[in-house]
Amino acid sequence: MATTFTPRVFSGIQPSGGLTLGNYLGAIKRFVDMQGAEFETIYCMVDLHAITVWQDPADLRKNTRELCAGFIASGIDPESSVLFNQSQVPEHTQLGWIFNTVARMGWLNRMTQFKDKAGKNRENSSVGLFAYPALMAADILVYHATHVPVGEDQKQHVELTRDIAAKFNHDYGVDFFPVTEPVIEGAATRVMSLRDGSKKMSKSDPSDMSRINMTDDADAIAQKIRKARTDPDALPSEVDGLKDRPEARNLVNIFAAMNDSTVEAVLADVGGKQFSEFKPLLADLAVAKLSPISSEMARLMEHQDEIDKILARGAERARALAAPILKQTYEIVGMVGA
Ligand code: AQP
Repeated sequence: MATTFTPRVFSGIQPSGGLTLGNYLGAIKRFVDMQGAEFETIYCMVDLHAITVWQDPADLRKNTRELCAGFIASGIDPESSVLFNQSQVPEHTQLGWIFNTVARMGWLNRMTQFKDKAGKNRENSSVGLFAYPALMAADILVYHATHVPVGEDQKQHVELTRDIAAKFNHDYGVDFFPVTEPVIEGAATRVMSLRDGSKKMSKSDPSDMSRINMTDDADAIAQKIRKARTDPDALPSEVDGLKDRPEARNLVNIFAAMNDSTVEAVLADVGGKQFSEFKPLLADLAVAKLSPISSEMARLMEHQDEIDKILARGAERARALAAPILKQTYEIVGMVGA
């Protein structure tokens, strides 16, 4: 009989810069929605992933604490969710090594994130950047997580996690790891750059004008939306009218996701308006939704010792879940003393 797994959500964000609106709408806001009765929820700052590309140590420390503040200010309750920093739970890297032996080179070679991030500099990229998806599989499976809310860009990595679980189960003749479901839902699973509708909004984009940072003040948010690239046409009233208009689609998606609405409903309201009318509405909405979060983040950042305590307590709770699963994995693999 197939094993039944506890419904458990895991997801993580890299402290590789300040949080963006993409991270908020594509990930954190949805993490908050999944918190509650149906699932146990486990959320992580994945600092070990962040260092697969160079991070200044002082920035990494600051960004990790700021990310923790961002989670809490957005509504993650560190009591009802397990909230922690990856490097404080060594079971992730221990299982990650086992998965390095399960994942195949050919699988990792197909990962588009590696191709994008390594670019032409493949020979000079870190081994960690290449092996990133095997560690991500360990992040998820060390908790036997059944569901992983992510943005569209992470879908391929979650599929690889499923392949690793299936191969491990098959090779060792067990039904030990669940085949995890990616949860990619809502209007903003891929928020695009404000400067280029074909590029994902990203923390590490060199242009600050390409993204809204969660720490931006009202003026900065309004200015970035005002200057966001658009086309000269008015907004359509139907979704079909957004075809081949990536910048228009992006701003409408952002509006819908921020307003907990749908693209259809937004277009029913704003169809026919010029961007000169729509952008101020979007800016007002963004400021209304993001300002309380950014001021709470700033307040929390004044109490870093509290943040560190929350992370230490979260790591303790995470280890209590992860350690028995790692021990059983070692037993299955044949490690003496497991
Ligand atoms: N633009 C986006 N739209 C929707 N979702 C997004 N996510 C990231 N950008 C967008 C989702 O946020 C979660 C955490 O992502 P991450 O920080 O681990 O890595 P990333 O996807 O590589 O994000 P960035 O901002 O682009 O970071 P850098 O610049 O360091 O590479 C994931 O669920 C992701 O899907």
